Amino acid sequence: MINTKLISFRDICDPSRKQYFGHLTPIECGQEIPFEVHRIYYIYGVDQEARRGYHSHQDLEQVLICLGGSVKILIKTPDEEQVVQLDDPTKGLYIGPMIWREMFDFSQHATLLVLASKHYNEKDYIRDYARYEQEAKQYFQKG
Ligand code: T46
Repeated sequence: MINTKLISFRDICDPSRKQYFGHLTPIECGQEIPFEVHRIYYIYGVDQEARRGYHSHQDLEQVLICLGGSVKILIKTPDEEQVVQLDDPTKGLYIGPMIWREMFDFSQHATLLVLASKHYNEKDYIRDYARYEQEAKQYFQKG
């Protein structure tokens, strides 16, 4: 979908020792992450019935990684929508500007890590869907 993509990270593990040695996944800016990371946050302890998000960003780029458990992400523009299930710590969902997102169906103990291209700025959020639809139509027409 436009302004979004699934990114794969490396999974370093020694199959002969897998049972007790586990996995290591490195992530480097400029390699797997297509922007400089200026902020990191994580979301956890969410009830299964809860639904978060309901907004878009005007300028922010982010990569969402579910480190444990699973969560579904609805990504949406005025023209298309898709639900992506994140349940693998070697996969990240890149979400660029002007994509509406909602996070739902958090499993017990789900932990969603987010790498963001900018510091927190409430002015960058569009939390009203009618405003989002209007501005996104203009944004994607120009693009
Ligand atoms: C997004 C999705 C995936 C801060 O003070 N600093 C921060 O860095 C963030 C992210 C949030 N906050 C405050 C703002 C609100 O008072 O934390 C409160 C909860 O934020 P919000 O309702 O925006 O949370 P979500 O889960 O709906 O959305 C978050 C991010 O805000 C958003 O950028 O893309 O996760």
